[in-house]
Amino acid sequence: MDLDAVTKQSALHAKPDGLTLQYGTAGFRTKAEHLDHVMFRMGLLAVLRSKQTKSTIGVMVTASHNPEEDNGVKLVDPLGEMLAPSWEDHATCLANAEEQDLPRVLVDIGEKAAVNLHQDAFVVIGRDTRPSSEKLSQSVIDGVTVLGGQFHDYGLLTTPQLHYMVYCRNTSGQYGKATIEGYYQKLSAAFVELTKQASCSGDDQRTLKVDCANGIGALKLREMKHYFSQGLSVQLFNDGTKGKLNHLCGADFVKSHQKPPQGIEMKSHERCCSFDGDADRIVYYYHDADGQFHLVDGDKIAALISSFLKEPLLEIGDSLSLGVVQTAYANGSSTRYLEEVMKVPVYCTKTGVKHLHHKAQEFDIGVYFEANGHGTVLFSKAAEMKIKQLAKELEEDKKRKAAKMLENVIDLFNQATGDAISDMLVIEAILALKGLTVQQWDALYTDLPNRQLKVKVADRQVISTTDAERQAVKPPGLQEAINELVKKYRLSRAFVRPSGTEDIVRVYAEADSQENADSLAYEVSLAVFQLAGGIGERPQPGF
Ligand code: NG1
Ligand code: ZN
Repeated sequence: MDLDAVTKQSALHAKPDGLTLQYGTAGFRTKAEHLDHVMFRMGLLAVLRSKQTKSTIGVMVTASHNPEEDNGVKLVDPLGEMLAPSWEDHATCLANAEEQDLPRVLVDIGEKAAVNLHQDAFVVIGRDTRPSSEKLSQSVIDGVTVLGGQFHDYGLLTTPQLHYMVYCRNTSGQYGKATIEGYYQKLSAAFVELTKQASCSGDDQRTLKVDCANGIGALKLREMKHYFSQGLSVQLFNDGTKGKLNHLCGADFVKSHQKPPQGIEMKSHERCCSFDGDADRIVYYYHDADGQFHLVDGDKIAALISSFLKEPLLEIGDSLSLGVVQTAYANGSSTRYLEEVMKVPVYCTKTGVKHLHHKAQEFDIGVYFEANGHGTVLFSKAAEMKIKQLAKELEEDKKRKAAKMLENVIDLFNQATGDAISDMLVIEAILALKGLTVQQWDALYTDLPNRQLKVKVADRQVISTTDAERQAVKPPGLQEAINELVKKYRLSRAFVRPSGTEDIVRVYAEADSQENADSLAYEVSLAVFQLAGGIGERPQPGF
């Protein structure tokens, strides 16, 4: 390592004194103006990680659903996964080193992680449409270059597209071609093949309105829609030509406010969906005849997909294990439906897709979704091989068809990470094949009314949790207080946890009516405020 060169370059990306940040559930995230040094340093780190894994590493510049003024960065590991936990610690150390300590910390990481410095390094970079992203991704490139790493800058990409590129490059092209056309072609071909068997076509059932959160999803979907236009026509809204990124639109807005985004015209029973700012989340929704809004979230996506998969799996007669992975935010009704009606095993992990992804890998077929619409379906290599073999060999027509259908499903899901575009195509294919309307899908089960709130506290780390974040073990008395409040309502549940991406505590409550869910959430917020060092205005009732 040419440490003198690093020191010199780093001076051009100097760290503001005293600023400390943490590599959280989604990498580093904060106001864009505080991130230049972090970007440069993540370029350095990506080179070390690439040398250590002897693989291509990805760096994505985005702050997903957060406001336009924010930005963020995360590293993508060789198979498209989130960065390994020990390297998250290295990332935090490196980002927080004061200028003069940077060379030493860099050498330290190299030693601790046993990095062979003579190994070549290759890094791929992508960015979202934020005004700050271009310059920040240039800082990543500066970091990569000063350590002698090679790189390819993909420029504007959705987060899942960058994961896809990394995965393709590290599997010698077996998974797909590591180009944007490769991505479009792979997914579209699988979609068109899958929907060939659908009976209804050509009517308005095959039209979908998409709110793109004024983000990168709009650009990419606009390019891609020609590839699958024979199976689906998408109409784009909030495409970034006028509105502000994630402002009053996008999946996060729709899910948390439980109302439609601005900038989309909805007629009753029309199927609509929203992406978030980097297109890794998707939620669906519609208005009924009375003008009432209905949200079809990640839990219902998981329910639709798992019930769809069960049939062909049964048909091919091979006992491949199917499991669903959720977080504590999953609606209680969804868990009950999956376990009791669908009879599929359901597991709960901590928030953050890396936890869900990890658990899902334990099954032949692992369906994982966060309620906010981030998720995918993973097929183990063994399951994939088995299905591909059956698609070729099976004699009986019906069985072979089932295996072929599963083969297309495997190709259609982005196996590297949750992907709004890929999920959208899977959902659209399932609805078409099953002849289901969005209302019929929504009717699989009825969501329990719920409410999510945020509470500001001086130090959110005073709260620590256990049992996949469903129980607070600290501060003392908080869980007891929550238990007492929950007892007051029917079909109720509540939990609190410190956010991994914002400086707040999140409160979740569900109950038999919206009014009760709202007041339980309010009462729990108040308990957090009082027992966990709330700051600013006390939580108020009403929404
Ligand atoms: P935090 O801020 O830790 O709650 C949020 C989402 C996660 C995940 C990450 C990363 C909720 C309640 N939390 O995490 O599910 O998507 O952002 O983007 O939706
Ligand atoms: Zn996102």
